[in-house]
Amino acid sequence: MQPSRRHAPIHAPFALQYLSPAQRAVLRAPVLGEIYFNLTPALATIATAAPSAQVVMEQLQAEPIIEVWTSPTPVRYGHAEGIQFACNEGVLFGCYTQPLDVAAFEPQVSAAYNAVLKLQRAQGYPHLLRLWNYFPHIAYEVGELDRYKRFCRARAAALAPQYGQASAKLPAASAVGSHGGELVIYFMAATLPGHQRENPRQVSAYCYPAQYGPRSPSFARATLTPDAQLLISGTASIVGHESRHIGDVAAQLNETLENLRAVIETTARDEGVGFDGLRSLREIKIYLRNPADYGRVRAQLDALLPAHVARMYLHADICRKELLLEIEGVASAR
Ligand code: 3EB
Repeated sequence: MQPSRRHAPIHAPFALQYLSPAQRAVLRAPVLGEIYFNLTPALATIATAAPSAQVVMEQLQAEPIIEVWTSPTPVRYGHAEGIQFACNEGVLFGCYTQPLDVAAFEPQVSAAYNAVLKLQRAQGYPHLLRLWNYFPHIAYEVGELDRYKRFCRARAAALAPQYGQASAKLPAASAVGSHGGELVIYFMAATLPGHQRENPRQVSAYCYPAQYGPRSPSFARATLTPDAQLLISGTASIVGHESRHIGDVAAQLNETLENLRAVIETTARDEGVGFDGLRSLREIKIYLRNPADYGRVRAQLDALLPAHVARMYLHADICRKELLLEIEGVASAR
């Protein structure tokens, strides 16, 4: 791929905003999609055709916010393959939500991913940039395998025809346990390819050894979009492939921030983007296993991150039982 972004900045085809319900009500930009975490969409929002999803995850910060992906240009809305979608000249945003099929979870996940791939082909957005996956009881075990490992197996099987087994072309992703509700998968795909990024401190997730499940997780640590936004996957206290600092949330947070810093700084170095470490973060979601850790994690992050970094704290279930938190986000140069 050409490093053309060094010379010709491409206009951003999307922006992420964390909005209060009041701010959302007066938003004028076209909406690509919006995600409600334990919030009921206002009637005005439902009346639009924009893709949306509700995720059963409690927000822990004082003011609830809505995750809103906007477009600088008019969007076209549609519905196909069970996916609500919006697209502009650069990106396709889609939401797939369906009641969880507990008895046939893996076929359901495969069908969802096949639907995503089919929609991309039909609409002409061949490059997946970023995916989010939420479902309840992520740690629920049937036989040897918990629901997350089953999810990974089904996702890998569905993506294999397109991406192969352990592909450096896989998009960035998050897969996090909700506390009820539907299987929610939303994604952004683009007409132009992003650059997939890994973390030198971590084994690539798609190369994790078999102890973490029969099929490795199919995701990149981040995707650098053609307009130089860095879409960073869920990031946790993992070094190599092992969880670190069992039982110590403060140390897990520090390790997680080291991982985020490594992804941002190696991307800046290798891709020639003017990131400034953690100061380049714009919006982050902090998933906490234990809501009782909120005060301490917030205090630690407030001391480390500049005030301009927008934060959403969520009470979530994390895929490895020893992980107490996970952080995802978007970084960009000023
Ligand atoms: C990890 O690094 C933590 O399966 O899509 C983070 C981001 C995690 C995405 C996924 C899993 C996923 O392995 C867990």
